[in-house]
Amino acid sequence: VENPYIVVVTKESYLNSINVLHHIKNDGIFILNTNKTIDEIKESLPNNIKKDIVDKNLKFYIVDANAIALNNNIKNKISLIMESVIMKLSDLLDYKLYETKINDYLEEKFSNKSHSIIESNINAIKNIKVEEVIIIDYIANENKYLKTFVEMVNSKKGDKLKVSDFLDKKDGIYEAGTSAQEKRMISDNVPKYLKNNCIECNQCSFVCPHGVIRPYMLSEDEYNKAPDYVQEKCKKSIDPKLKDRYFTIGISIKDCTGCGLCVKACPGKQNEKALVFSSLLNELDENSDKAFDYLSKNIKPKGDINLNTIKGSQFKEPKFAFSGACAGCGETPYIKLLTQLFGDSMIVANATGCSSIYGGSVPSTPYTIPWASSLFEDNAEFGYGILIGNNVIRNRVKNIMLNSSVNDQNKELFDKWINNMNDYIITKEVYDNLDYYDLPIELVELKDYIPFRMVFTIGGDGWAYDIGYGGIDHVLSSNENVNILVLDTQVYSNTGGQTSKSTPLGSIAAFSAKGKSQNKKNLAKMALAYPQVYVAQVSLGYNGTHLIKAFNEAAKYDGPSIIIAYAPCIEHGIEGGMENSIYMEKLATESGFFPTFRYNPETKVFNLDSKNVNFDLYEEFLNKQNRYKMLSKVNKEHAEELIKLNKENAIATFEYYKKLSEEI
Ligand SMILES: Cc1ncc(C[n+]2csc(CCOP(=O)(O)OP(=O)(O)O)c2C)c(N)n1
Ligand code: SF4
Ligand code: SF4
Ligand code: SF4
Repeated sequence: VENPYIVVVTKESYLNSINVLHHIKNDGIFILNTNKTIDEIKESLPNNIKKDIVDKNLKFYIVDANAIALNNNIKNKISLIMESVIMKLSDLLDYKLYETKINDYLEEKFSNKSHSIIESNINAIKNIKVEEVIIIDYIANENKYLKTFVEMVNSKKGDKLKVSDFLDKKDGIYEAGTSAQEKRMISDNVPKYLKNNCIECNQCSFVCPHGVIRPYMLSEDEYNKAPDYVQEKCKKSIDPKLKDRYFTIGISIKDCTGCGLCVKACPGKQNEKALVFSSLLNELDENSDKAFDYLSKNIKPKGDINLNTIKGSQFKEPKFAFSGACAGCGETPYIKLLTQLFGDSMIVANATGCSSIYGGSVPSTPYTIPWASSLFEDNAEFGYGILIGNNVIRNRVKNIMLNSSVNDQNKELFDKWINNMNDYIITKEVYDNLDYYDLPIELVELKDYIPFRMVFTIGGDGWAYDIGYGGIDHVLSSNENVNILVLDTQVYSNTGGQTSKSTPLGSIAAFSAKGKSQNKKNLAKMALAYPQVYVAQVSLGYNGTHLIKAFNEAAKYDGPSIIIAYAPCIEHGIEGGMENSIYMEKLATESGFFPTFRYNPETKVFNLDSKNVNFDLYEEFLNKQNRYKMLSKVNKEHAEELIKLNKENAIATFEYYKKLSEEI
């Protein structure tokens, strides 16, 4: 559609970045979903939007679809409401006819769901209130230039970029960390920090999938130097060992997706939460960005805090933040934590899947460490290739060092490097202190390879269990130091939830509309068949400490490692939505659905981290997800049997791990 007659905008924040009315027809209709009043919208509407409304003689209407959805128990489900508004305001269809037809449509669409969902949707449509806004003027001659490549693409003006704008990108290398520039403001509700209720546990930051909420511990000096708008958010630390420190939580509210995980996880003090939801509009003020920016630029983690704990790890800056993953995504907290633990000492090779899409929606990149994506089917080989390439070049660096005559300072640093080639801290120190004027030119050209970097190969279960399994097997059979992280959503999430070999028996997924009829593949068991492979299964919401241990052990182990991480996804249809994703991780392991363990070939110890599982919770866990709940409706005949077999498989698998933990 090049010249639409109707433009519907479902998120007000789009108005600031996209010229939504640029191509609309004269006398057309513009519909905006907003919680603002007519007066407020007249005040806040960007000038270019006002100009188009006036110049093109548009009819402009507002509707608060989110409030209508909330009041009618279909929280955040606004598409049907917006479609109905279009029907109301256009002459596409007689509205009375539409109202009667929509009932039939809803009955059919939600035939698998409870009748209350149909009623809620019908009530929502009945309660639609649309208001017309009259805009009569705008500021003439206002000229706004978009400065950067990223701004141009994000504001849908990529077609205006010239070939010469791409010259520095011709090898596919893009600026890192650009998602931080987006400030998408996609959530109307964001967390507000109530410092007096805070017990400094850092759980909020640990669970945030988007790197939006972060803790900071300020020294007395840092506190004294901080501007008022930062100081007023700080409180004296309650940690008796850190009495001279000040603690605060920074929130980049414009990047918040409103997933609710932080608010849910916050224990607060005496049942009073330290995070509560507040409207974005209330929280936005001239200092809302400044405080977060100040804290992230100026306050660094302190050496006397153990950074390898849940609490300590959160003081480290994530090198993966503000991605475009779904609100509450179960995959991203794992990647975020990985980058907090290892930061600049890692390189990511990414399989195609959700993680490559939110990981590299060029020009939006959430990573600030080296990251590359090849294909769906070859990521293990891709990561392996990066490692082998790195090793070859680093051996060349070693040979140059061994055969060059340099000054005493460099000679000493060369010796240090040669003896500690695979230690990031020491090799980085060498990199920082070399006298580059004294080095042979071929070594200067290879200087990026002086710091040691480990390779993490990341992807989903579709990649690891199915399409890329041959490569995974090949890499695991080697003795090379490749680390594999499988984000196990148990379906092909990115393409709409298709069945993978990780999908459990009885689970509903695309291509398994009546519940999967085959057993789930046990990838961990297959990896355990190789004696030299580090293997772990982890679940962030069950036990973050075990997860940190697994990441550290895999990174330290000088051989192949594979970590399979349970990751809830929107495709699971979790009761209450993705704000329960962390809770579902906990229940998955507690109920025996997803046992967690770590096997380390160095010690030959198999640690069954989830020792005391309670299979009585199994049905409760399954029934909190539509992928199982719907089975009795779509496959009445076999539902009971499938669920029974599913549980029997889980019990047998757990018994197998239990035996291993007793034997090895
Ligand atoms: C060879 C090939 N087949 C199919 C696709 C399409 N495709 C892209 S992502 C994806 C699913 C990825 O699923 P998974 O590996 O489980 O990752 P998730 O999206 O769940 O994170 C598919 C089928 C592709 N890119 N390449
Ligand atoms: S609501 Fe979600 S995205 Fe926003 S800060 Fe909390 S956890 Fe992060
Ligand atoms: S989860 Fe709550 S109590 Fe814990 S650090 Fe965050 S705000 Fe404070
Ligand atoms: S589809 Fe699932 S895995 Fe993909 S971003 Fe959304 S929640 Fe995450």
